[in-house]
Amino acid sequence: MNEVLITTVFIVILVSGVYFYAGYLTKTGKAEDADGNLIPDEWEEKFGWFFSAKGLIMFTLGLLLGYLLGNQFPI
Ligand SMILES: [Ca+2]
Repeated sequence: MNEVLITTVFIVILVSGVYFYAGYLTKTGKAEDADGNLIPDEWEEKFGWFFSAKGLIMFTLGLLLGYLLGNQFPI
C-alpha cells in the first residue's frame, strides 16, 4: 500500500512539473506559443491530449491521492 502511495505522489509531482514547465517555457519565451495558451506548440502537436485532459487528470490524481492518504493516515 505504501508503494502505491509513493508512486502516486511521484506521478503527481511529475505531472504537475510538466504543466508547470510548459507554463515556464512559454511565459519566458523559451518555447514557441503562437496561440498563447501557455503550452509549447511543439508539445501540443504530440501531447495535446495530455493538456486538454489537464482538469480530468489533476482531478483523478487528487482523488486518488486523497483516498490513499486517508487510508494511510486514518483519523
Ligand atoms: Ca500553444
